Amino acid sequence: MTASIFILTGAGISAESGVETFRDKGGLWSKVKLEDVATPEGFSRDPEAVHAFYNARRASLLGVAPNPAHYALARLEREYPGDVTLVTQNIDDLHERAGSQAVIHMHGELSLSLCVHCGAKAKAESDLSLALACTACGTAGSLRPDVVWFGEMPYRMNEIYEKLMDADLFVSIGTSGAVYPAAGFVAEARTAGIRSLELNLEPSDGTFLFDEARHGPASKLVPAFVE
Ligand code: BJW
Repeated sequence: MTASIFILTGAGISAESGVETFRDKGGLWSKVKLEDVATPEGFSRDPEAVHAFYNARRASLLGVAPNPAHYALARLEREYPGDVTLVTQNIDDLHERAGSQAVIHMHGELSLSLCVHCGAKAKAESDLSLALACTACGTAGSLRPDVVWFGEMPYRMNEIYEKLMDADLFVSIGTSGAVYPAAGFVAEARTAGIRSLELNLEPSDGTFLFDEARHGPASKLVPAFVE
């Protein structure tokens, strides 16, 4: 029987495309306080500052492109005879631009807005701000980026755990293993007897829990894994 593969990606897979990571030297969390921009409390205190942070990141995506690691995972989804689940913590759309069809964005998507009044999600066509109104319910000043902040529940967790438990191989790519619940997947895989592989620039926080770890740039390691 063909093995089912569950893949988790993090900021490291997009690093070579020019998207900033969070916890690497010079990463986003060394420039801004995560409490200010990545918590519901930060958004309540200063929504325009949070909008500015995400508007700038959304704009910067226009100047980047997928790298060989994204393309390799899209090829895996297309050509592998067994099940492939791709879960990303990233809010960029580089997996989709590389051709992946069924990406689960557990921390949301920069390209979407979320209305805090009615819950409607919509394409974020322009910069978000308090001046905009929700196109679904008409409420003014109710839009936020559709991303998951600390203290909020990541998306599609039931489906994600089901897919993880059905897998024969768990592969973690480009993530520091610092943020739960994704950081806990390797321990859960281990308990369930699912084989695990880490592909990361350097050992992650949970590297000792993996059955195998390969360290280096994703643009080299991921295509080599997919071959
Ligand atoms: C390369 C590379 C190259 C570089 N090639 N590799 C204790 C236990 C359990 C939970 C908690 C706890 N204490 C607190 C919590 C809760 C909290 C949490 O985890 N806090 C920790 C700090 C401890 N978690 C939450 O609040 C989450 N919600 C939650 O837990 O709900 C309850 C729940 C319970 C049980 C089940 C389900 C739910 C929500 C977390 C939301 C995180 N949001 C962010 C922001 C999203 C929007 C945005 O992008 O702005 O998500 S934070 C940020 O971190 C972002 C990322 O997705 C996430 C992970 O970062 P990632 O991807 O790992 O990036 P880095 O920078 O950390 O690492 C990059 C890696 O790449 C490095 O290792 C490099 O070496 C490597 N690399 N170049 C290969 N070229």
